Amino acid sequence: MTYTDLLFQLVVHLGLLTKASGWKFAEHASKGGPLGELVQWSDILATLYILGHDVVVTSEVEQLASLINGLPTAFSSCQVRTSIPVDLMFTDIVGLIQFKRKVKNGYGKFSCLLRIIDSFGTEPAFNYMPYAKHHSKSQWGMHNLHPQQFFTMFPHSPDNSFMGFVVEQHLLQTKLASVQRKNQAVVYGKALYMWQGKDSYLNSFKDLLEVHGTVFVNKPSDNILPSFVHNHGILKGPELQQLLRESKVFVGLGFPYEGPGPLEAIAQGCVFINPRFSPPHSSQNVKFFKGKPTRRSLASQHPYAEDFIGMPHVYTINIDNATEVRIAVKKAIAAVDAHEVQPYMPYEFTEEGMLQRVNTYISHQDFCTQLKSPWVPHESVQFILSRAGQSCKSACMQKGRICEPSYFNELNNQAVLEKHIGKTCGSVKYTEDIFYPAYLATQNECLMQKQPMLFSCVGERPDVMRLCPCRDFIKGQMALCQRCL
Ligand code: U2F
Repeated sequence: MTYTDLLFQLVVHLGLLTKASGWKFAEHASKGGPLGELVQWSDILATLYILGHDVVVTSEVEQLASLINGLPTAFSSCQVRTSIPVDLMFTDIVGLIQFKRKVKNGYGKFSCLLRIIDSFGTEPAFNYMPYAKHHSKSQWGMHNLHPQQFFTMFPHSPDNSFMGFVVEQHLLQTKLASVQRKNQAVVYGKALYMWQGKDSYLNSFKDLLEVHGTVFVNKPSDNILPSFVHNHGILKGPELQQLLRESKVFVGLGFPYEGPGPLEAIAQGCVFINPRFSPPHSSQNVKFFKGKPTRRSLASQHPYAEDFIGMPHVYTINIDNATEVRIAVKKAIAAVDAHEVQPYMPYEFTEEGMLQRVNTYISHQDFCTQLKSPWVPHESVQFILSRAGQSCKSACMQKGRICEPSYFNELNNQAVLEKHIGKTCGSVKYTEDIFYPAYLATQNECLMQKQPMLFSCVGERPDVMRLCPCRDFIKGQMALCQRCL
């Protein structure tokens, strides 16, 4: 792999760790609180450092304010760092809000340098303020950044960039050979509330294997775990991986959504039992997603595991159907016993994959000057007309490609649209919404986009065929096109 010659001065502001956020991420880290975000931030920091950049980290608002505004510094050991020229700043949405409040002399001049770590993503409809105010208000949205300045935990919407994380493998290859698999399952859920109402599900397969958990229990009287569960409490990384390596099945309870856990288990050779959601979970029907700046809906606890990994590593099933559960668990045990399931890790979640992806982003993504000329090479991109009602995300996927929003500008052109519909537009309308450019066949009308901030891979309207920019990708590294390295 070749690294860039560009070495940058980077600021990383961890909004989630600030006292002002009130989130207490650090305090809850060993008590069953969310760890996914901390895993991702640790990997981002390590990646930026290994790539050779100069990284300054802030985890309190006052430190950030001193750094950016050149006030007397709050950094006891880094006095020289005040008023540094900043090439890029990585933060999260709470950090962005803090930054906007604290930065003097106008936030606008910094905005193109921001890279926002945003687990579940921010769709264009929620990002562009004038539109969001009327159609899609969200406490986390309306920041008016370029949608690709938001970096997600999994490759959710191609409107955003995929940051990801590294699936750790602490165990030494030499030690692995000696690890014996036992007839045991590990249940995915490190807080007690995740287990509530799941007794009959767990009961339905408890006779097939020993059931283990890694659950934080504050005091014995809080413990609601079924008596057959061997609870280890929250384990350290290497211990958890050892437990997974000795097990055959990793059992989803339906929450947490889209965490690193299932990828770690699959990387240790377990089969993941992935609860199917019918109807799918979204901001329309689940409190957790209410107010999140995305309309995405999840058809299972872990859509990435379902869609991008699948069988034999992942069984997506209805966990309320005891017969289906038993069949899946029996099949999973048999597949592991027959060595049909081997440890598996997608390249994009390896150390090398993360370094490659972040290095490419840092070298090429430029939201300050390059918005009109995309860095993704032309040869990697094809324009495709979707079916009526289809989003560009799904139209591209159907052709084995990925929606590439940086090319929307180029295809937002009457002549290009006419070439793809194979006729002359009866009428042409310029309009602002997330579905355009598109063709309304019933009226022979061409609908062009008036507001570039509303170009969207995920927008879909039942009656229009969208014109979509679709690019190729590197197998196992879907964030990057084949000529992007
Ligand atoms: C997700 O966050 P979580 O922290 O709930 O995700 P998990 O998959 O449970 O675990 C994150 C890490 O915790 C580690 C485990 C993972 O790397 O190895 N761990 C551990 O060290 N010891 C243990 O005993 C058990 C786990 C997601 F990532 C967030 O973006 C979401 O906000 C959240 C809610 O949906 O789910």
